[in-house]
Amino acid sequence: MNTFTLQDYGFTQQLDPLHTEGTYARVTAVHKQHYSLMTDQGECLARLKAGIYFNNGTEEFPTTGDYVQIQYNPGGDSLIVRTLPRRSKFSRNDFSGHAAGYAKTVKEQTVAANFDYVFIMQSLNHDFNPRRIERYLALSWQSGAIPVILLTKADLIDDPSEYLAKVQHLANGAKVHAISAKTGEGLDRLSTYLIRGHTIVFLGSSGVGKSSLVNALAGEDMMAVSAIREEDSKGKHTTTHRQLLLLSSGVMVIDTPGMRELGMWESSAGIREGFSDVERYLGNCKFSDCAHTREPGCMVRAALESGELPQERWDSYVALRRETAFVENKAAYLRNKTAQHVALKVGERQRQRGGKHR
Ligand SMILES: Nc1nc2c(ncn2[C@@H]2O[C@H](COP(=O)(O)OP(=O)(O)OP(=O)(O)O)[C@@H](O)[C@H]2O)c(=O)[nH]1
Ligand SMILES: [Mg+2]
Repeated sequence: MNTFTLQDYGFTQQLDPLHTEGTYARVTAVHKQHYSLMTDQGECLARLKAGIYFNNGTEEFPTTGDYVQIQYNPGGDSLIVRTLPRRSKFSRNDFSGHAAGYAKTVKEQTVAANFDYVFIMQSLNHDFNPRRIERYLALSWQSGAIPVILLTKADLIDDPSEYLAKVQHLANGAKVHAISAKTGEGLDRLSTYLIRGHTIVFLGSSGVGKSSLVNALAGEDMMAVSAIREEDSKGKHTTTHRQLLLLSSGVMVIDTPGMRELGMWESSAGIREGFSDVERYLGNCKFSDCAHTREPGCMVRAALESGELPQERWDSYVALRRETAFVENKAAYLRNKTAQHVALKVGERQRQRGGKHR
């Protein structure tokens, strides 16, 4: 018997700016055709109401963590009729047009919503990659939530302090902790983030120990875990879909599969925030259009030469900026192409109809 209420899942009436009457729910998982929801009536399965979501509707497709309004059906599938505004989200470019269901244009696809913290996880073995942490940080700042970096499997090395120092340099203010789900080392430091009613999303490559941390925090095996490959320490993609879980402490966790798929969808604000230590050198060069390559009076080059600005930090910044610009251009290019294609089809149909009437 389920004794949880939607309030336990973080719902308050303030989340609905329209203050409508109705039944609300939180999306705990997204399947091919169905959504798993938690409501005051307990868990239920739901589908999207077609007239609202598919016929040129403007309603955003729900994702894991979303609060939605539903038409509750105790005898079968409920219907989702509205997606409530999100306070934070992760998005990616949906170039395929399949992932969002039926949308055929390039659009933003939201993959997790309404979380307070992002645990960026990387293990202290061969997976350790500072560049990937910078990338996740930019995405996390962009999401609207607070990133926290966790270096996992601390039991595998004698002293994590060297890694902690390295990551603190690029964290630009985000907190960094070394933990072990196996021995429990460092888990007490996470209590600051484990607040009843709050939601935390776990990000990181397959095998870093996301589901193991869920289980360690839950004190029970809620998620399946499997060994990484011996040869290259890569994970086996054990978690296959994003899943929101309520722990007995009242904290919610969104466990995710290794999010290889997260692209740099519109992350300029996140890059600005994650790289404010780099961006403070911009705008002070002699020439306002300085490309920071060979121009005289370039403050960026001066900071690089004096060592004040680490070269790898600058390189990461430039690479991520370039990638964002590329992603945005690609989206614009595909949008444009789709628009041209649609215009052609419309023209074709009009010509065919015109032909028949003649
Ligand atoms: N030594 C050690 N091993 C750990 C720790 N945490 C997780 N592992 C192991 O790492 C492997 C992968 O752990 P998972 O929790 O399945 O990793 P995941 O990030 O959920 O992986 P995906 O679901 O594939 O994305 C398992 O063999 C775990 O036992 C840890 O703190 N120390
Ligand atoms: Mg997992």
